[in-house]
Amino acid sequence: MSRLVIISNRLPVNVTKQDGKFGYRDSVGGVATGISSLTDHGEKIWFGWPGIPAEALTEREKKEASETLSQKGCYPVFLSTSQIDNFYSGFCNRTIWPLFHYFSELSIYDESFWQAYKSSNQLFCDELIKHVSEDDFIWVHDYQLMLLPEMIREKLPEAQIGFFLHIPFPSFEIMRELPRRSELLNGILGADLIGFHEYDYVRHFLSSVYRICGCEHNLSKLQIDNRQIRVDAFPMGIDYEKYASIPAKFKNKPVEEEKPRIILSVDRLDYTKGIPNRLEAYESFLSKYPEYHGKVRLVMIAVPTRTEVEEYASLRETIEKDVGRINGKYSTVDWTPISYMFRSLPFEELSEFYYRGDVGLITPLRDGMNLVAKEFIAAQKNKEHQAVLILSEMAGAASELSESIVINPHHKDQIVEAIKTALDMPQEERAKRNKMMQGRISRYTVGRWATEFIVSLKEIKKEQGRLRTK
Ligand code: GDG
Repeated sequence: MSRLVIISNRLPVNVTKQDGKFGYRDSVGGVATGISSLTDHGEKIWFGWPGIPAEALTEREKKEASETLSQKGCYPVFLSTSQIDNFYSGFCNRTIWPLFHYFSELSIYDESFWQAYKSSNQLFCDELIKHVSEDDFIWVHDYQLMLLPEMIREKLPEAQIGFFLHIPFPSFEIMRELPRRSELLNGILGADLIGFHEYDYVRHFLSSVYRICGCEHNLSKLQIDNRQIRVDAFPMGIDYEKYASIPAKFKNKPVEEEKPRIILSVDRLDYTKGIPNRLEAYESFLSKYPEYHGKVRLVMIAVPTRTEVEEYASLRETIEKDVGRINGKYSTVDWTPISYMFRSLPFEELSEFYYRGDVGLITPLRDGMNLVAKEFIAAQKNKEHQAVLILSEMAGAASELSESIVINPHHKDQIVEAIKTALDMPQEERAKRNKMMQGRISRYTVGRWATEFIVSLKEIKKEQGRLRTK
């Protein structure tokens, strides 16, 4: 019986070691939730880095951790400190991440980063090959593992391989800047099914494949040697019920009317998320509309991420200076315009903010999808006071959330007016808009996303079988 094999940079279980004792912490993200809802696709196993440097464990301890993890269907790929620095913090987060989000001026190309990227992808491949067969369905995730499909194909030529990119795929004009562009494209082309969040990313990918590798396509199909490859959009959704059930939990905790209304912002502290632009627009709003002083509060949750990369540390400084300046300028004895949190909140606390928020302010400069936007809308389900979402057109989610107030994150005055419009919007209008968006995101959940990807992968296998027997 074929199995479903997931490979992502991180396992959904984190291994920690303290005073010689192991801890195993589940980190159930969107992908894990989607995968767990796939009930009729056979046994599922997962490969990834368990979050602890290889040097922190002896050979015996690695064996022990591997045995425990395998009981949860997880197979660890142990990365060394140097691989974490050069592969993950290096090529992944200092070369690919900025470039694919159109921050080409921040993208550094370093030969040692590239070598580490290749050897780390090879390590994932070697580990995988020990456990899988050509009957299994293999699903590779994201920009950390773009060489992996081709590496697996070399070892298992008949395997059914899918690849999904969670971040934007940039236009050819950006992609051509990357020194190892053709190696990366050929790596991805080892897959039979290649998925992106949005059709624009599909288009950019096909154009790069044509102009860099010379492969022509027919709509969403490519032919390489005798193998047919399908490239398509699979917009990722959320676990709708998990967020739509939030209001019921807080029913007995009514929002106090006289409190300032909350403008909510939630993201990892990343330069792609447009946090300084957001602060600048909020400051401008306070200056232009003083009648809102004391009546609104920006709650900014900035989750620590990639703190070892220099740009993230300097961005944090910029943000904290901006927050300090705005609070210093406008605070009064009983009002602080911004509540800033630099930490990750437990789900229950985040839920309360989704519930209490009056306006969701999400202004990324580029974002593959942005799940926070979908979660915020789901969390308005059956709520008495409906919130309004202000969303950047640069987020993949904007095409499914077109009833939000869609803004250009580079246009400060437009954001200022959007905040005013959102705060003044009649309740009936808010409810109408949210209902339409809820309809869409409740149908296209993360479970459906995973199912459609796997079903498409299986269809390709059948089709290829037919081609071979002709
Ligand atoms: C990448 C792409 C794409 C956030 N703060 C807290 C918290 N979160 C949770 C949210 C949401 C997730 O983290 C963030 O997902 P996003 O999609 O918004 O953004 P990225 O992390 O950049 O994700 C993105 C995604 O991959 C999926 O393909 O949409 O474009 O960049 O689920 O709820 N969770 C808790 N505390 C927090 O403080 N518990």
